[in-house]
Amino acid sequence: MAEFQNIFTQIQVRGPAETGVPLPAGNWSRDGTPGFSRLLGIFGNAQIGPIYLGSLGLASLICGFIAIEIIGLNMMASVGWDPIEFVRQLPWLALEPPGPEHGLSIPPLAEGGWWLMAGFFLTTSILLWWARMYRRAVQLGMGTHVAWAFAAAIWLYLVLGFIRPVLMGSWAEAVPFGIFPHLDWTAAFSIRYGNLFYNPFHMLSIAFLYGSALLFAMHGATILAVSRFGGDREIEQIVDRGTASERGALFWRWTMGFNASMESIHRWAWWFAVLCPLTGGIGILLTGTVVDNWYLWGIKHGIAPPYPDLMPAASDPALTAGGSQ
Ligand code: 07D
Ligand code: 07D
Repeated sequence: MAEFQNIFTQIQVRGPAETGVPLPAGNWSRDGTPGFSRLLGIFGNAQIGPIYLGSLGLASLICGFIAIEIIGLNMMASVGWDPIEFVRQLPWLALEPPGPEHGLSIPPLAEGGWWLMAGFFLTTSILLWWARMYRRAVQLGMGTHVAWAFAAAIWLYLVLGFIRPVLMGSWAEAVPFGIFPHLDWTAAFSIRYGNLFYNPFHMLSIAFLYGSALLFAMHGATILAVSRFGGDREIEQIVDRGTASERGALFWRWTMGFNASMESIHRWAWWFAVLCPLTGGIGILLTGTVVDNWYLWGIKHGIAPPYPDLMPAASDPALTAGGSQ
């Protein structure tokens, strides 16, 4: 008899290809004949495809392709169109936003215009992908939780590259495209605004980042630990009371004094993950607009110590007696 098996067994259950529930009128058809991969079956579901592309998916991919193309060709131009150098230097290459002299105007292509255009297409692509996720969920009769979680990440992305630069009146405030260049921007941003560690929303974002990792580890470990009792069939376990779910819950009540339920653990995970970029976006939005220096802000609010006065106060030599007046 076929019994449910987990990753620790050698058996892989494989049924006939699953095409999924029928979709309402007006939807595209699903593309591709489903195939199977034993290797993928070890990591997840062995079935590959069919894929639903749809008009939003197609439009998103086209915009994403244009954005990557603009970024890639600009990077290619920056190494004199040499493909070897392009590959060698890729992590260091950048497409930078316009300089501060351009404010929020549309600059010439070579002075940030390409950056603006790539940003426009990347943003359109991301927003279209969001709409696709929302629509696919609705068409499947699901909740829209995934789309709203993605929206939290898009919020941080929009704050970094659009909302805050607009409030600051300059595209130069935005993040460059590039692997290491965007890290340099991140470090420079922190220094320019007096050390982001003293930004309480950066603190919150970090707490939710670390919290997400911890919760994910606890949840993943608990489910694996009870998978020998069928605990990995989480959904059934939510509705049927059974030993796996109850053992997992008991374990945490015994070791921690409190336990989540099979349903609430996923709400914990959702909120922790969502609050990471949500609080982060608030922190970035406040930086330079409301607070100019987080270290001085920290001193003012008693969370950062002032540096000790090691040197006597300096006075302007031009104003001392004998100085040229
Ligand atoms: C694992 C899901 C898959 C996603 C992946 C990323 C691209 C970019 C572009 C070649 C967890 C795909 C990458 C599409 C290719 C070109 C031009 C998600 C998973 C595998 N960062 N960041 C990375 C982005 C910002 C920071 C890596 C994007 C902010 C630090 C990757 C954005 C700040 C470090 C990357 C973005 C910031 C990274 C791995 C957008 C503050 C690292 C990402 C659109 C939040 C790490 C070399 C990863 C690294 C890293 C992508 C924004 C800081 C290239 C797309 C401006 C400190 N970032 N990042 O696994 O190794 O994410 O950098 O907002 O140390 Mg970043
Ligand atoms: C970037 C959301 C946008 C991504 C989207 C996805 C594609 C397609 C393609 C899959 C990540 C786009 C998708 C393009 C993908 C394929 C094929 C989410 C993103 C829409 N920090 N810091 C954070 C820590 C310092 C700085 C957050 C730690 C220093 C700045 C996080 C430390 C300085 C910013 C965090 C530390 C500094 C941040 C990011 C330690 C640098 C931000 C949360 C231990 C010297 C960002 C409020 C997130 C933020 C941010 C962690 C140190 C600078 C919690 C652990 C002091 C400028 N930092 N940081 O979810 O929100 O990002 O700050 O030192 O902007 Mg920090």
